[in-house]
Parts: sequence; structure tokens; C-alpha cells
Amino acid sequence: MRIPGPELEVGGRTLILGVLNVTPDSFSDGGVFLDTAAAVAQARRLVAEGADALDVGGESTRPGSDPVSEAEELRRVLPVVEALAAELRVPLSIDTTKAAVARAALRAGARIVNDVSALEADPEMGRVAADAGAAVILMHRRGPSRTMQDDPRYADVVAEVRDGLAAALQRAERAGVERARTLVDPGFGFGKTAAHNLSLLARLGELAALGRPIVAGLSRKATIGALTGVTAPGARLQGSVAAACIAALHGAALVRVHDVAPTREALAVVDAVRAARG
Ligand code: HH2
Repeated sequence: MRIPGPELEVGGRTLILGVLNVTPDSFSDGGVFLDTAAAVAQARRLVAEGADALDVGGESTRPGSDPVSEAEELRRVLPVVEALAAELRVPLSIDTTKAAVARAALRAGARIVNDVSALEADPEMGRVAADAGAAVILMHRRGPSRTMQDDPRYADVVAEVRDGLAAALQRAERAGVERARTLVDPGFGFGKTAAHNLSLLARLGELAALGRPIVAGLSRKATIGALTGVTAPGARLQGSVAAACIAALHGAALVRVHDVAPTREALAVVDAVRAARG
């Protein structure tokens, strides 16, 4: 598939979606890029390090987090999207579940809607994305952030996530979003235990049955901390890079990461191995 605007070919080498959190409370970098100038500087850094696209978010989705108002979210992200769209040559993604935020960001130049609710939270979201011709990342989750980690259970997490994403693709199509503009994401850590996340990573290839590019976001997440014993989220670099590499090897077309340069370097090896498979 191709993402319009600054063109991005999805499906060749593994692409990197750099994370830009314009929030006071994101789990690994809350408050660091809340100021527009700091966010723009970080965006420049991520692109210089090799990010293929940037994901701008104004609301933390960490477990236990409370929602923010539409006005506050817009106040955080819109100046950043406006500044970056004018300056950068990579597509911008808006990480939001609110149609009004997506609409404003798309008007300001964003090209991708990253909706962690897969168009469920706001009934207008699909239409807004469709009208703008935006690409849409449909992510699987179980319930809102505040409660999603309260004892999540699955009989077969991979099958249930796959079925949930298949339903999300239908929802997108009903709203007018062309299938060719969709991407799917299993939503690591969103209503999943560490064991669920490991099953999803080990069996990520089964999501290829959905026929859409796969996005994977494991960067700095609690599962990486649990496996490596690194408690500070910002220090979970090696585990995060390993997870991105495994996801890419298992078919992820895009990895959503905070640490772009080391991930880019590691993915060069993974992509060479993928190419050698023929
Ligand atoms: N993870 C986070 C946020 N948005 N979007 C997609 N598509 N996939 C993900 O795995 C994903 C996501 C959580 O990470 P982060 O943005 O760093 O933290 P916070 O939600 O606390 O801002």
C-alpha cells in the first residue's frame, strides 16, 4: 500500500513510526515534549535518526489513565502537527480516538489516523478518515485504558485479536474507509497480560490472514520490563529493539518505537535476513 501526502511505500523494508507524545503523563516520556518547541525538536531528531513517519499523540493510553477533553487534546497536538506538516517530509499520524481531533489534524496536514479504539470510541471517526482519504491504523484493545488491565482473559488471544481486527476492518469499510487504506495492530499491552503479548508476538504471522499491513508497538512497554527486569520505561532500550526485530521478522510492516536510531540499525539486519529468505 501507499500512504499519500509525502509518499510512503508500505510492504518493502520495515518502516519505523516514531512516537511523539505531547502529553504530561505518557508512561515513558510524559511531560518531556509537552511544550510545542520541545515536541518539534524531538520530531526533527526522530526523522534525522530514520523515522519513516511520526505518530503524534495528545492523550496517554497507559493502563489506568483518565481521558482528556477534546479542547485540551487539540491544544496539545494541533500546533505540533501544523509546525511539522509545514516542515517535515515524512507522513504524520494522529494518535487519537476523537473524531474532532483527527479532523483538525488531517486538515493541518496529517495523513494517518491511529485510533487505538479501532473506530469504536467515536462514531464519527470512520467518516472523518474516509472523507480525508487518510490511512487508518485499526488497533485491537479490550476496554478503555482506565480498566483494560483488570484481569484480561482470552481462550485464544491470537484468534480473538484476529477476529476483533476483522470486525474492525468491516466497521471501517461500512464507514467508507477503503480497505486499501487500512493497517491492523494487535495492540500490545491493551487489555493483555505479558503472556498474551508474548503469544501475539510469537504468532504475529497469523494476522497476515487479514490481508493488511501489520503495525506493532512494543516499545518500552511493561512486558519488556517484566522480561528484562528493567523497571524504568525509558531504559528498556535493548528489550524494545529485540521486540521490534522479532515483530518485523514475523511480518510487521511498521514498528511504532520511541528509540529510532538503534531500532533502524537493528532492522537493517532483520530486513537483510528477510530478503535472503527470498
Ligand atoms: N501504544 C501506545 C499508544 N498508541 N498505537 C498503536 N497503533 N499501537 C500501539 O501499540 C500503541 C499506540 C502506548 O504507548 P505510548 O504512546 O508511548 O504511551 P502513552 O499511551 O502513555 O502515551
